[in-house]
Amino acid sequence: MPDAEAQTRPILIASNRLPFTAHRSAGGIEFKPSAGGLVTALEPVLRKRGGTWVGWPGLAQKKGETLHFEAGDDAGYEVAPVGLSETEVNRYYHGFSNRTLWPLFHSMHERAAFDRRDWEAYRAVNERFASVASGSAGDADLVWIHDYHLMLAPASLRQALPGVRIGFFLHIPFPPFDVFRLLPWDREILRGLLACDLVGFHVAGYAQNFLDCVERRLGARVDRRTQRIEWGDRTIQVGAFPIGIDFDAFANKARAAAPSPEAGRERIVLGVDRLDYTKGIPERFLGFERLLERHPEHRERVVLLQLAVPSRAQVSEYKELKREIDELVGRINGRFATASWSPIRYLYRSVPQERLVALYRDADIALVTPLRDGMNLVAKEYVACQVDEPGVLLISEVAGASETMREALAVNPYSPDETAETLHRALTMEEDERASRMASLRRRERRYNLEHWVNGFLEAAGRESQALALPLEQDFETWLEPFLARYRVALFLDYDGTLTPIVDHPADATLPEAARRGLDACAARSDTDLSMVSGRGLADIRAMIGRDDVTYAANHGLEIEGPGFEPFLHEDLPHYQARMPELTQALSESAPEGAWVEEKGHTSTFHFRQANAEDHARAADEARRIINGFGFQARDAKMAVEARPPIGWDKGRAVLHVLRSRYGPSWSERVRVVYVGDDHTDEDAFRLLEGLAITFRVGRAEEPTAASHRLGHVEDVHELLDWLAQRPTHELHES
Ligand code: ADQ
Repeated sequence: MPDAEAQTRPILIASNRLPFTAHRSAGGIEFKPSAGGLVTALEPVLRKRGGTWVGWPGLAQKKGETLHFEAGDDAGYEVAPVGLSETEVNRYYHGFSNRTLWPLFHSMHERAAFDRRDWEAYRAVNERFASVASGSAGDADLVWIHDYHLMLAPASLRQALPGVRIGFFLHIPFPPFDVFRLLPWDREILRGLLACDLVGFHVAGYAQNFLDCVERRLGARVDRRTQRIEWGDRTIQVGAFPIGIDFDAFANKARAAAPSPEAGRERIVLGVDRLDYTKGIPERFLGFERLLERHPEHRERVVLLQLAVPSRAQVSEYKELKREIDELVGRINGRFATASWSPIRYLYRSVPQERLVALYRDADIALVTPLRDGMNLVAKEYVACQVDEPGVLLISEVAGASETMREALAVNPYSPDETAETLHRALTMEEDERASRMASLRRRERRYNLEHWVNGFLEAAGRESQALALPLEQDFETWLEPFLARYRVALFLDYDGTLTPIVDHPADATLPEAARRGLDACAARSDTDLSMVSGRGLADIRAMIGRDDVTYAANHGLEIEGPGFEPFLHEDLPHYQARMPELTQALSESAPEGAWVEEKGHTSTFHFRQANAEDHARAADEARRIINGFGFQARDAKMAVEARPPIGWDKGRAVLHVLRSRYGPSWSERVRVVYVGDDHTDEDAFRLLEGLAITFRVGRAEEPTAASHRLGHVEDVHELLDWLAQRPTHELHES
């Protein structure tokens, strides 16, 4: 779609909280608009384009209570509230979001709690968000999901609306691989995010961390240069979108605000935070104490004014933090205070914006020293409000903001010595230097403001991502070469959907030329053994491949033949084989027009791909009923239902049988196994080979897999075969 048209279509925004706060009244729950940076930025977009905001109203819903929302006449967009029970608020919000993800994503894993019940509530609530979103999406052009509370929602939404565009923005850091993997549900979270078309972070470092995790935990193929991920048959764009603030609004308010009562007497060092352990408030106080110790000339001349907004006050860790801060303030003030001066002024409350901007304007120094922070808006607000005498910004080097705010003085927030010395430097900095640093900071923040951020994200979300180029040789070299070097390779390949594209009729799925070339070249190597593992009958798959030096595990492995070992036929098979003709007959009789039955000797498959779409569900149900009635096992396949003898046997066991028969019980020391398949019948093999082989699942992104890697398309498999055929030869371990 052309960009201009896309920019006028409605969008849907989903975030944990609505831009409205709920209040209880006699008639149920009612809403009042609330303000805030994000709301101020996104509301105009929603007003202009129309759309819906989906979110939790911020109040636990009592049993039987209803949510009433009446948008004002001028709202211009809809609001869809997601109700949460008290238990859900505790488990999804206070629990998994704020006790698990918040500390872990800020690299404070020792504070993170891992509770399965919290996780289950998180999953359930995310599904509810997705279902409200899909019900409200209408003709929305884009669904934009915000933040760590909703990382699974994209997956459920993708299932409900496969064609919708989904963008996601994370407002907190994305941690490095070593930290992220501590989450017991890390893969589910990654899979949730990979249902998006665009995943955005504040800075490039977080995007890199995300790419690392996706590559190492899910085996997805990643193009680091263009920051794209191949996830089955989909492509996901990743990017850094550093958030900005409404610069002019802050600057104008600062110009208009009355002087702060604090201004004038001492020089002000200002701290402004939500009361949160990530913000480094105690560490900041210790740094300030060190300044007073080491540089006594600042005593009675400087005051640290710390504002802290109460936050998550019901969580015990936050109560403890408040106590710790109160004690520290008492101790430091007790140590240095004189009759007319206290070094720290600490206000535990939210202050009105007019007062906040005046303080930002009048403060000589802003001390922004979080122990970790996605971005940090306080640093930007301070800069915007510096409309008079230029002050100095100190910024933690582990806040996202430090990546772009280069003219600020960077500090390691964990080091009181460094904080003290940097503060001293700021307090003694010449005006020239202060002015030139502040002017650059202001120029950048004015340009990269909130509007720039919104537009940048929306524009990227509207752009269609190009699929990755076919895997390059070096992709396989990095994963495969070290694993395979000096070993014999046992290569197991599924046929339909892996070597050949899926077609309407199995007989038409002849081997493409590129696949034949690759197979021939692999078979020609003395260090490579080929096996086909297919749901097809033995004669059929043999005819399709047409080689005698290949092992065939046909009928999902119930029948195996190959060079170097006795043919295998499962001992229970003859019993079921006798019943097969009758079953086939019953299935054929049940088939609606277009559906048909493929008899494969020991198994048979009911295909309904070519029947009318509206008959599919009923035909499949009926086929399953008949198959079960005959004492066979029904397994779903691509637009088909397979009837298999109810024998505890599958592709995984078949692979194990081939490996043991060919290479002996200690096969894993002698050969390296590579398995490629596209279907859920291949999952049995992927699971069994976990940690023992390199396994590839081809195609469909929405299906979870136990495979260690994914490939997008059949053509990628052909590339893999070419690489395997041409890989370097080494002297083998076994000989
Ligand atoms: P927060 O963790 O909430 O945001 P931050 O970006 O600093 O952190 O925003 C805090 C906001 O609260 C600022 O707008 C500030 O003005 C306001 N505030 C703080 N103390 C106040 C007080 N005492 N009175 C009134 N207002 C006060 C999360 C991430 C950040 C990321 C933002 C936006 O943790 O890293 O920058 O989202 O993406």
